[in-house]
Amino acid sequence: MNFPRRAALALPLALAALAGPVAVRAAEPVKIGFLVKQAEEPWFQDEWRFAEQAAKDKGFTLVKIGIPNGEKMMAAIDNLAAQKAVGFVICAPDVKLGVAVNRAAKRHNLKVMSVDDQLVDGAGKPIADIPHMGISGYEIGKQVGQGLLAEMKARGWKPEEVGVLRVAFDQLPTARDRTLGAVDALRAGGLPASNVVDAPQAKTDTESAFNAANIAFTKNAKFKRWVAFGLNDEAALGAVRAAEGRGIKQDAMLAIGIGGSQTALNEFTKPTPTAFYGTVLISPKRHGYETAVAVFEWATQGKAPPPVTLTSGVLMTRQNQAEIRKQMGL
Ligand code: FCA
Repeated sequence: MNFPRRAALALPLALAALAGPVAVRAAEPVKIGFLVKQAEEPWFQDEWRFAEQAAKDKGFTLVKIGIPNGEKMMAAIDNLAAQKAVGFVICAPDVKLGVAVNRAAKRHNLKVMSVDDQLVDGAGKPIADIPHMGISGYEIGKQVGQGLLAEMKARGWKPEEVGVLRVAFDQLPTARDRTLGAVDALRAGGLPASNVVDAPQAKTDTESAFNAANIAFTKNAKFKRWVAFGLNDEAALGAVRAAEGRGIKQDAMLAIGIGGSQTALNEFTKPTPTAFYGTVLISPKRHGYETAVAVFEWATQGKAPPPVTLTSGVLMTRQNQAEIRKQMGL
């Protein structure tokens, strides 16, 4: 009499125990991390915004973490694993951390894809099994140089009289590609190689570019007119602010950035034009949305992203900004 009663109680309990974890698992949304090196930079905020859009559209949860250094980066990856995330997109604070990222991802069984800055191994070679989406750095740099040339010509500036300020961050391959593309385009347009002045910045923000440009201007006072560029809008803007501080204004200076996020838009909406002439607008929408979806589909459907995807850009100035942003779906 006792036995069947106990069994009758035990059976539903056993079933519940079996069903429990499954039911819980089904209700928990899939988590994807999105780790960026400079969370305060408008470009990365835009990327996050579009990744959030992807999460909403596809029904996963996005975990956004700023990773300003290697230590925070490693902690963030461990944290994602502890939260049972299935993968992450990353723009690392230093591309040489590639091997560490790959190892941590494998250890935790997380899918990983890089965005913007391609991760490299100890020898500086891109890590082949981490899919990447970035910009076509050299081509976009050439667009910067060509944009500067066109406006120089429109103003009747003589190439030999113009200083070329390259705000440089050569330890980052995409930064080097971008700025060398600009230099090559300017040289092809007749600017002497000896007019190129390198201004190495310590970090990729406006303040570091400002400091680097200041030193370069001091050392090269012989130039009365300048064109300037760097890896992003912040670099170009730092050069513009440093020039202003020395009385080199919009009529004697031209800078073109890369990005097209709020940093550039703020300049364009100022009542008086500054020397920040334009920017090559790139796509935070593609970089944020598509990478997040790619990692989601890779982790949940086994569909691996293409090894490398490079996106293009378009020159945007104060004049055509509204139209161009609309065309790019921003
Ligand atoms: C790099 C730069 C960012 C942005 C991005 C596309 O990560 O540091 O400013 O230009 O590439």
